[in-house]
Amino acid sequence: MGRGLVAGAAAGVVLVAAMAAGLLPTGLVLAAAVAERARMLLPLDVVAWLIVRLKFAAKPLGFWTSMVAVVAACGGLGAAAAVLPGDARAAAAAVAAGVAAGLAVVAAAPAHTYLAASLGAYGAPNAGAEAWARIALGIAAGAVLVGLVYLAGLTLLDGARARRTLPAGGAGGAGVARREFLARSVAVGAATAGAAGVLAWLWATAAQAAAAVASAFQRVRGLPPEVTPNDQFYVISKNAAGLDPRLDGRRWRLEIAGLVGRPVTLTLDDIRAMPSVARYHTLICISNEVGGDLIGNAHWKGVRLRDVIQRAGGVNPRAIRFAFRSADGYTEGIPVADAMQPDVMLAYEMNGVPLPPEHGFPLRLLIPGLYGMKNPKWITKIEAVSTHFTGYWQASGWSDEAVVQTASMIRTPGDGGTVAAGEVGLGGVAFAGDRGISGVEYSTDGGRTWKPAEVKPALGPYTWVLWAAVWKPDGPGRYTLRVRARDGGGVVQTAAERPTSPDGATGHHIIRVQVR
Ligand SMILES: Nc1nc2c(c(=O)[nH]1)N[C@H]1C(S)=C(S)[C@@H](COP(=O)(O)O)O[C@H]1N2
Ligand SMILES: [Mo]
Repeated sequence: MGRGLVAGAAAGVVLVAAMAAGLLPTGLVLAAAVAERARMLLPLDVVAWLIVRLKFAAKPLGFWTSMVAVVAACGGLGAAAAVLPGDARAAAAAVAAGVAAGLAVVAAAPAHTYLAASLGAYGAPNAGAEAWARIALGIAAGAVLVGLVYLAGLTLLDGARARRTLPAGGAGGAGVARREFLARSVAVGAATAGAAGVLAWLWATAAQAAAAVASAFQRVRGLPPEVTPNDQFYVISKNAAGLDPRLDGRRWRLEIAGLVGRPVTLTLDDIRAMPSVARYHTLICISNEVGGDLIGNAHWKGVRLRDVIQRAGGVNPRAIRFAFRSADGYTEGIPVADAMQPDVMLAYEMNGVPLPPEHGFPLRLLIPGLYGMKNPKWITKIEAVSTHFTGYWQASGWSDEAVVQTASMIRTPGDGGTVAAGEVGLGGVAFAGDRGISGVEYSTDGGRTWKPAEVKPALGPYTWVLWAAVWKPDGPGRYTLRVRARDGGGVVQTAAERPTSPDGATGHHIIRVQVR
């Protein structure tokens, strides 16, 4: 039993390594699916709490915890297989059970939502037959790999023991081990052939299904642009109308002060001369109501905040936060550990032009995963401090963490609209900050049943996604439509309705339509 545990765990380690290295056909999707299934065992409140506490660390931590669980499960399976009569039969049974369990996971995924969406990572949303084949092949290859490594491990351990117990006739023990290994390999081969048959059948069925559907994105009208033009991008500031700062880029200075190596003052030219970074990034205001439109996605260019801090000789270990000060008196406090993440950007361009005045010219912060208020505009000073410095909105009780809640919106049809019977195009956006979106579902019966929508692959790790679906109403009448998203970890958007204050609104976006 001990040797089974060791050999099984070793097989688990090899499996995880193969997935991480992308050697299995569906490596990462498979790993993500395992992580997601594991996370679903936790109550939603616990997950939400963890996400807020761990922030950047939540995703990798969740992922690797699941991978440790995979190793443990393989170890357990190995130990169990070793006590059954005949290691060979037991191992073959373990492999077959692994394949069956893998296929069961795929089949049990409600209408293949999350897997199809995860496959956006391969470029084609809802890739159909190819997607299913990749998943099934990945599962089978993983199971066979586990089985073979397990058997090899057992053989090695047995060979070592034989050499120890038979000091003179060690060769005989090794021969037995070799025959055993052969017998075991034949058993594994048989199990693999069986699995291959199931796969061929799956492939054929999936191919048929895929041929029947054309992408909803070609048919749904009225979706918002994936990249929001600057003049349509929402504008929020604490300042009364017309009182936003209008700064002169030549006279503007950025001061880096406080607990840094050597305080410096930089000009806009200094900053533009530094190595730049650029990416798509979505902003959402914490005051956005469920279904609201205080959300936009743009392409930004700027410099890494941490590079700018390096220009000031780095941060003193006594500092716990950066205090941001802006030309309008706005303030924000960001933990040093979060601020030093490589993807935290000081942006000076938005959609190819210098930051428009209302969006923070000449320099604003972009921090993944946090609500708009944590992204100060018109920055003039960044000070490293040893106190828990909080920002402007925290004084009135708004969240200091401000981690984006998973949100999804219906943009078409409009609430209260009338649509023609037949095929109705539905669509909108979904966003979960740095967690990403793995799937979107809609309901036309008050949330009793949900159908998967198509999801466009995100433009980047910190952007919203567009979703679309073609709905065939049963007949004329009044319908209530709702939408919900799953974040990148597979956590489903909560239906619990909470107001915007203090942590950002939650609940499903619900609209009513009349079908003629
Ligand atoms: N200096 C300054 N920065 C600010 C604010 C502000 O009032 N002053 N408002 C914040 C809020 S609440 C949001 S939602 C975002 C909005 O950014 P946008 O206007 O570019 O969409 O800016 C943030 N940065
Ligand atoms: Mo905001």
